[in-house]
Amino acid sequence: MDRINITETFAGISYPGHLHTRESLKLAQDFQFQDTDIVISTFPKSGTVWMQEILTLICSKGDSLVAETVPNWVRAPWLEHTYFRETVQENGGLRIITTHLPYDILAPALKNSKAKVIYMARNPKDVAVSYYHFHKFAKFLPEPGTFGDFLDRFLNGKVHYGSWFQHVKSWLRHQENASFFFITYEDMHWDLRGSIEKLCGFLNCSLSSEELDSVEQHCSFNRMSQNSMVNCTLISPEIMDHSKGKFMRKGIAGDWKQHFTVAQNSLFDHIYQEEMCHCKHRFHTALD
Ligand code: PPS
Repeated sequence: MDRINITETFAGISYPGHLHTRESLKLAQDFQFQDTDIVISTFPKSGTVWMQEILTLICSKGDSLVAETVPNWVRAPWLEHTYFRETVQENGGLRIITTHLPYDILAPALKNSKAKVIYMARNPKDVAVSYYHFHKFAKFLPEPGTFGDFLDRFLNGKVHYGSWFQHVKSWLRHQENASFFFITYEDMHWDLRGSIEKLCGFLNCSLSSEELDSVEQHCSFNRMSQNSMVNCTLISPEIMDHSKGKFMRKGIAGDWKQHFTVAQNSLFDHIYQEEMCHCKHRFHTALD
């Protein structure tokens, strides 16, 4: 398949060449956002597709037609992917745009716009576990090796999309900005309804209680696991080996406890403290 084994490096970070070229990354950096754009930013495996589904459903007031008939990468395309320019609407309507890029790459473009940014983060231990399993079946990512090997690379920022720590810190520095909304995977996991309501408030979308019920139902893990528009089953086996894993894998908080040894956990905590000690947001509850 196209560029399946290629790695693209941009601003010191590596990206899968199957989805990115130097040109697509440069175009992302220079993109002109519209003030009505909604931007989802995440480090991979932090609940990106879940947020795409929720925003799709909020924008349709709970009507599931779009969510069930249009693939997520069409209705909320990734800004830095090669297909972005041919997919994104240019007509000034409401757009949901997704990105895994760190803030610094997008800073000039975002500073000149009033686009609303939703930054979603997840407990990094669960991100590492989810990312490890994804590497086993996504053929555009390198072989992960053992979980221990992968975790070392994750902690050193040597995985595709770079360091989780730098990514989170780069975005959270702008948390006070009025057009910025920060939410975690765990917030959504523990209080989905409340999280949807907060998102509606941020987006100035008023939904009735029945409409909120519908959003909540359609973005549940079970429902999304059955929805081929989001569960990656439309992606060809040459790109994802579906016999080796599922995109909608477990959808829980705390799965890291089934994967980490005591030594891996204590090294992780040590590096976490060093990296995140000046960060305002504490992922404490998610880490214990
Ligand atoms: S990607 O490849 O970066 O776009 O992946 P991303 O969407 O960020 O993250 C995938 C993980 O999110 C889980 N997921 C959900 N969890 C709970 N509820 C819902 N509705 C939901 N939808 C997606 C998905 O299962 C992946 O996590 P793991 O831990 O691997 O199960």
